[in-house]
This record gives sequence, C-alpha cells and structure tokens, in this order.
Amino acid sequence: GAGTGRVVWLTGLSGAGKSTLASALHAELRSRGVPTELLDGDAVRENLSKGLGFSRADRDTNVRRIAFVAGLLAKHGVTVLVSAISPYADTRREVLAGLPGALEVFVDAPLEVVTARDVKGLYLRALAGEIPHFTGVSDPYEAPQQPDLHLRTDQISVEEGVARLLGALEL
Ligand code: GGZ
Repeated sequence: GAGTGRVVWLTGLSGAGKSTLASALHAELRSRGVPTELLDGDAVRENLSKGLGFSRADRDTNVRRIAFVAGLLAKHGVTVLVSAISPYADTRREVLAGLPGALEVFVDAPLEVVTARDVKGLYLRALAGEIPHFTGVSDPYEAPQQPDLHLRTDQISVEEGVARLLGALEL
C-alpha cells in the first residue's frame, strides 16, 4: 500500500553481477531521493549471518534472515535491494510470497562467463575441488522459471540493467 517500500530480490550465480547492479540501482535511487537500503550477501554474511556456511540449511537460514530484515525496512517505506545467490527456488518462492510487491530478478550470466570473469578467483579454486558446495560448480543453482525480470549481464551494460530495474519498479 501507500508508504510501503518494494523489495527487489536479485538472485544468480557468484560473479553474475548482482552486487554491481544493486549498488548502481541503490545510487540512482538515492540520487532521486528514494529511501533505499542494500542487503548484500557478502556484507550480510559478515554481520547478520556471521558463522553460517553453505549447506542448504545455512543458505536457507541466510535467505530467511535477509527476507525478514527486508520486510521490516519495506514496511517503513524503504526500497530494499537484496543481492544474494539464494539458489533454491522453493525458498525464494516462500520468502518472496511474504514480501508483497517484491520483484524477483534473475541476474544471469552463463557459467562459462562467470568462470572466465572469476573476479575473486573462487571458480578456479572450486573447479580444482578446493571449495566444496560452490554454487554452479559443486552445488545447485535453481534458476527462476518465471522471474519478474531477467537480466543477461553478458549481453547488457550495467546502465541498461539499471534502466530495466527502474522500469520494473515503474520509476
Ligand atoms: C557460493 C560462496 C561459497 C560457496 C563463498 N558457494 O561472489 P561472492 O563470493 O562475493 O559472493 C558469494 C557469497 C555467497 O553468499 P550468499 O549469501 O549470496 O549465498 S546464499 O544466498 O546461497 O546464502 C561468494 C562467496 O559467498 N562464497 N563460498 N560455497 N558462494
């Protein structure tokens, strides 16, 4: 309803561009005076979810905590940008159902592209067998079947991605 913020939930592989898009959208919303907050997987895991690992149970706990905080912020009119792999379709469905008006955004780059980018060197280590349960390599990623927005980050620029996100938010 009026005064309620939206939740934009970015899901996708590590290195697909979730954080990049979320922080660019965050900056654009701030510049327009839209109250907004970022809940980024990395920062969340250093604070709210410190100590959690990458089992299904721990990932689900992480995702549910993020959704809980997102809901509190949205209730107070904040547009919340979530960036988390959130690999399990059922868990995304569950938490998104509890966040009215939330948008599920599939930040999509093929595995070969994120592996080639390998910004943090994690794919090289995962492919060498040094990181068990690494999403896309040795752990599942269940792509959204009906996302509200599907962004192919190997085909569009950050600016175009932000424009499409703003469009989806009707801003
Ligand atoms: C996936 C991992 C793993 C494993 C460490 N699998 O790209 P990054 O590095 O900076 O962000 C990834 C982050 C994943 O945290 P999320 O909270 O987004 O995951 S989930 O939604 O599934 O709970 C990655 C790093 O942590 N990382 N080990 N095994 N990503």
